[in-house]
Amino acid sequence: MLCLGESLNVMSKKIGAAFKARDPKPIQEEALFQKKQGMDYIDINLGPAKKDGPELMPWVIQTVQEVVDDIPLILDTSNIEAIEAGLKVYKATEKAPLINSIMCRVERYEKMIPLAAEYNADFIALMWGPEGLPRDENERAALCVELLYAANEAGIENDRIWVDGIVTPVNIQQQQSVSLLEFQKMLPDIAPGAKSTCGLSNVSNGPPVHLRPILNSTFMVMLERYGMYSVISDPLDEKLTAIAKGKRQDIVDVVHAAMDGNAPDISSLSKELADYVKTVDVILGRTLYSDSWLEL
Ligand code: THG
Repeated sequence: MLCLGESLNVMSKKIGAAFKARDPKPIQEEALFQKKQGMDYIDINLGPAKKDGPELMPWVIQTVQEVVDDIPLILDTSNIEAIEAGLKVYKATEKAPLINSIMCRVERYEKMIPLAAEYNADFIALMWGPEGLPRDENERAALCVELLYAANEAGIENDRIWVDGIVTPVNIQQQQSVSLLEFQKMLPDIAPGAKSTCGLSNVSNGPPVHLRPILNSTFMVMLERYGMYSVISDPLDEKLTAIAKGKRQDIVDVVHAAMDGNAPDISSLSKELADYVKTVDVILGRTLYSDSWLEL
């Protein structure tokens, strides 16, 4: 599982201020930290960046690449001009840069697919359609087929496309987490050879902070079982990265068993592994979500 670091992010107080002041130091420290934590890509998240995106994106890319030039970067903003300005200055890495993202909206993808083609960038295909978030896995699939068809027509093969079915908070709409799992299962048939990714931390956006890591890790293992190729994740969460990198087979095994309804009795498990079993039940909607699900 590839890990794409999420924390070079305008929403972080420190990084947001550094973007605004064009202060390289916190940005370069964050990039070096993400490298040390084993991130495979660094996501540069400017948010909408409506005003100064086209100046800010190239500046951040150059600032990062001064200290880290061997990790590919992700250009994360809804400002199309900012993406293009960033691609113009991008210093080639072994793996192509990644545009984050192209939505399934004609007026957006008509402009952005040619950009990806011109600059040889991979792109994240975001399953966000004309009516917003898809309601279920079938709507996700319909959006996916439309967008990948348009990209293929422009000469972009599926292996350059990272499909993002969209992760939503489990405490609000449990059913959506199941829908994403179902969509991942369908993906090899509807988009053969495509990669996949997701904003993993969205699943725990809302629940108490101390409970976020177990939700994130459990959902990651579940998604990986159905082929998820990468996650946009928190570089501070070392346990999550260890699981992603294959160092916690015990956790993977117990999550798989719980998904199949074959988990060992909770009382026979360590507290750590029992918590994973309980969390699978919450994500699959077998237990109604409440902030106290681990105490049940
Ligand atoms: N899909 C794609 N791109 C994405 C997302 C996605 N980019 C943005 C986002 N979702 C993924 N990135 C983040 C970044 C931060 C957090 C969650 C997802 C986050 N931050 C903490 C918080 O809000 O509490 C801390 C913020 C801080 O540093 O202060 O949770 O879904 N393609």
